[in-house]
Amino acid sequence: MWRLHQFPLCPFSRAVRFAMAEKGVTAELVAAYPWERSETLSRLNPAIQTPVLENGQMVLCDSHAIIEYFDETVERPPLVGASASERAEARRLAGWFAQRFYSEVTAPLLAERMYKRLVSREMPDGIGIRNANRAAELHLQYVDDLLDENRWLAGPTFGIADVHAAAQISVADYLGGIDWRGHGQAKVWYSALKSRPSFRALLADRMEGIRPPPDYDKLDF
Ligand SMILES: N[C@@H](CCC(=O)N[C@@H](CS)C(=O)NCC(=O)O)C(=O)O
Repeated sequence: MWRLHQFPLCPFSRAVRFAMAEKGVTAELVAAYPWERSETLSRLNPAIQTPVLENGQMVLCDSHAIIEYFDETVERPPLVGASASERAEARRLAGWFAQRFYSEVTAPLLAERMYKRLVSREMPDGIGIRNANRAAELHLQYVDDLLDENRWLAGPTFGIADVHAAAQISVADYLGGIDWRGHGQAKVWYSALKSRPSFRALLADRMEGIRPPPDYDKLDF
């Protein structure tokens, strides 16, 4: 049995959960909070980061490595694209959302709206939140632009770009950082993801002490 060490608002863990559910692979969830620097997480992952997936014999760290592991070992549905050029684009966009979106949007929102509230007990910085919201707006515009060209973010089929983008956006949305107004294309795409059973399970999850906005898990938002 796989065990996934994660916490509900970790976007990288969400990406792994989403991809594993698409592949029909189950895992027991084990709560792990990197800022606690627990002995278990430090032993499993030298980076002391979530997600970590292990089954007693094998330890897998890093959302990209974990998702590609399942893409190589579980045939259907393929998540990385059929041709070399499709795979290159899928990996570029997966990296874009996991690095750019995370550093400009998700990480500042997590710092202001989760970490300061639950851990350091400080007041959030309004400027930091506003900057993250502005960056989210530009990223949603980019999603609209990508969807002008393709049905899914990286091409004709659903894959890792959609998984990583949806995982990051869902955490930003949970933390009140997403304004869908004016982003019709992105909204239709996200709505299609929201109706997938593999993603719905993620949206049902709650971080203790932080409530999402009312429309966060609604299909009609
Ligand atoms: N490249 C890693 C990034 C994982 C990551 O940054 N996780 C965050 C939680 S969402 C973390 O553990 N942060 C603590 C730290 O970096 O010290 C992945 O894709 O899994």
